[in-house]
Amino acid sequence: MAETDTTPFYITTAISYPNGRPHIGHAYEAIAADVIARFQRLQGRSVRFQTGTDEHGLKMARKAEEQGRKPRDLADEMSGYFRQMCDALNVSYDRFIRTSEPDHHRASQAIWQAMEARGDLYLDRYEGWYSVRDEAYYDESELVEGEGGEKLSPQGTPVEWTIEESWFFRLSKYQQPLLELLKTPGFLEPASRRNEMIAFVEQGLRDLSVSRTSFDWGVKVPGSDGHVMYVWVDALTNYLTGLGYPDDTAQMREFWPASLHLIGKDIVRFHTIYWPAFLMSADLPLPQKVFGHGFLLNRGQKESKSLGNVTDPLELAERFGVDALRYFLMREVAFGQDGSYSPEAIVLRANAELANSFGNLAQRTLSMIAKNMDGKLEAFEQAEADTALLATVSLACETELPREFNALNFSVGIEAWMRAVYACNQYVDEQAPWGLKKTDPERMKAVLQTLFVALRDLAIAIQPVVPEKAASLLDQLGIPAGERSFSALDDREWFNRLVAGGYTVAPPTPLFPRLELPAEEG
Ligand code: ME8
Repeated sequence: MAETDTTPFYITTAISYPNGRPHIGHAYEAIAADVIARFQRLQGRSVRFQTGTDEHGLKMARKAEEQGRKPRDLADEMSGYFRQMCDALNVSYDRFIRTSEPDHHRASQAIWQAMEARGDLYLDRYEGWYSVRDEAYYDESELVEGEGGEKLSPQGTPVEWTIEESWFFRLSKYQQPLLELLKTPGFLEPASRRNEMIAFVEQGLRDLSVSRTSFDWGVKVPGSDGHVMYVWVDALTNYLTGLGYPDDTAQMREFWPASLHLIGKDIVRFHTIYWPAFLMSADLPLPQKVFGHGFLLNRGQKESKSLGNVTDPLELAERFGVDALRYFLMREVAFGQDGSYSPEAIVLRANAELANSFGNLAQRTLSMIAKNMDGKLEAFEQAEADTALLATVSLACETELPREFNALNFSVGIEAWMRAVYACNQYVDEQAPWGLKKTDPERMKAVLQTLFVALRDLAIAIQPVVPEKAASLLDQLGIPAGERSFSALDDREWFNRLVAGGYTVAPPTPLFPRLELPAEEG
């Protein structure tokens, strides 16, 4: 097993625009970040995990205006849905930040003042294109033509010509250090996103407009009446706010720089160019890694209100189960690439792997132990087939899954775990313990207990992905709460302790019900 890394781990998601309710992409990112946070905790690291909502800016102000309400009122309502979504999906955040909170205004003003003190801010006039949907400035050369000949951003969103007095940040000054940073192995992943960012920097960076005067829903620029910060300046600063910046807090010392900013591929520019430049200017250490995950598509299509295919992630969770949804998303999509989902695909995957393979294995094993052994465990001699099976399971749980999860290759890690589940099911079929009850009861006990041992390792390893179901199985196996980390996989005495303690296996409660599709969708 790899040496244990105990360095603190700070992971963040993007903070979402609460201009509407959360969609499946938001759920995907929150779940992926949660899997990473739980995995690192189980590896013994001190983890801090932050998510939240990005509440300022023109997009929020306009949406509120459309609805005839105050931006704060819209943010309060919608932010509540994002938090509810995280709670319902078992997302184990330490802080759910809202950028309208007072400590965030203070942190944003502090980083502003640090950039100003560095001589990196100056007042000028901005004239150029702005996309409210992306909250982004674009150069004329980046624009594309829409179907009706109108100008669109490279993301396909409308742009408007904007002229106003604005503070500028000397982004151009950071071109060289940014290029070096982008070329640093591991900083931006997947590596396929690197070239685009390098090309963007190499073509020359223009100074960035960082304040707005045409609306006031934002963080006030210190000492500059009428200016609010460009929403991305304050949004990115949320990662520092949550640790107590600008104060010299214990959390700042332990968790900054962030270990991983997990974001979607559409906002890589903000996180790997603007954000590091702000941090360099404020003389703060740079995040260790930015990972731009892919987009989740509904049957291959982008969800949109006009197509009427927007899915409420909580409905999916209610219908299929939180853990089945989590499992599907991490298993189905190669992390970093785009992926597609549909109710059928969720049902197929969950039934084949969770209900019929893993769940069924647990169900068969525990009910046979309860019935044929009165639930009593006892010391047993391993035959060759038992040792071989347990070696396969250990390899998957102790080595392969952790190696792949450390590299953020979730689907590959889960696949290795699933192979071990299949090996267990094959072993049950070959050993046919039900037939041994009369002919060789000792052998039956060894077989069932080998499976019991395998189940415990499998349950420990899959906890980050299906936390509730794995915990339920570990409870049924009698594994104490303090013995469920990856390092416990190394412990060869746990079974003897259970035997010595006289643990009795009760008839199991099913873990994963078989899912059914309503006829019209099947
Ligand atoms: O971009 N599939 O907020 P946001 C997967 N406030 N991920 C998706 C997705 C999809 N279909 N659609 C969006 C913002 N995302 C800013 C972030 S961070 C300082 C500020 C991802 O609500 C998207 O890539 O538009 C982003 O990482 C996150 O969801 C929030 O998107």
